[in-house]
Amino acid sequence: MSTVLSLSFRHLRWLWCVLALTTAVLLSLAACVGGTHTTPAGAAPAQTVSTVKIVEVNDKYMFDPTTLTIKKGSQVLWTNMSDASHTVTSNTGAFQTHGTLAEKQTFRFTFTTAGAFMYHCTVHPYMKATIIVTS
Ligand SMILES: [Cu+2]
Repeated sequence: MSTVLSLSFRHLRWLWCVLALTTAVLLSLAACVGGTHTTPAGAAPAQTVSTVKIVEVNDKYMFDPTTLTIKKGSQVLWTNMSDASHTVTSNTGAFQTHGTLAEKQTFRFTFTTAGAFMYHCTVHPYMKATIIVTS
């Protein structure tokens, strides 16, 4: 009788182990859906996101706003609202798009150090703008 009890107990422990492992694997898979790592809801404080639009004004393209001031730790989201392709390229190599942004495409970068970050578009070198990050 005791042998039967201890066997089923071991069986339950084994089953629990398998369930725990399966759950852990499923959770880590869920966190990486679409190839981007996301933080489970509620685990991290909400991040401030500021937007810069790439627009066309009088046949010229520009970053709007040209100068954006944000707090350290904030994210900037660039959206190409024009029908031409552009890049968002840091003058110092701090950040840059992978290739060009086509119409409606976006680029995000989180600024973790204070300072003035000048950037431009390599397709249209006259397109210049600055992100000012305050501590
Ligand atoms: Cu451009």
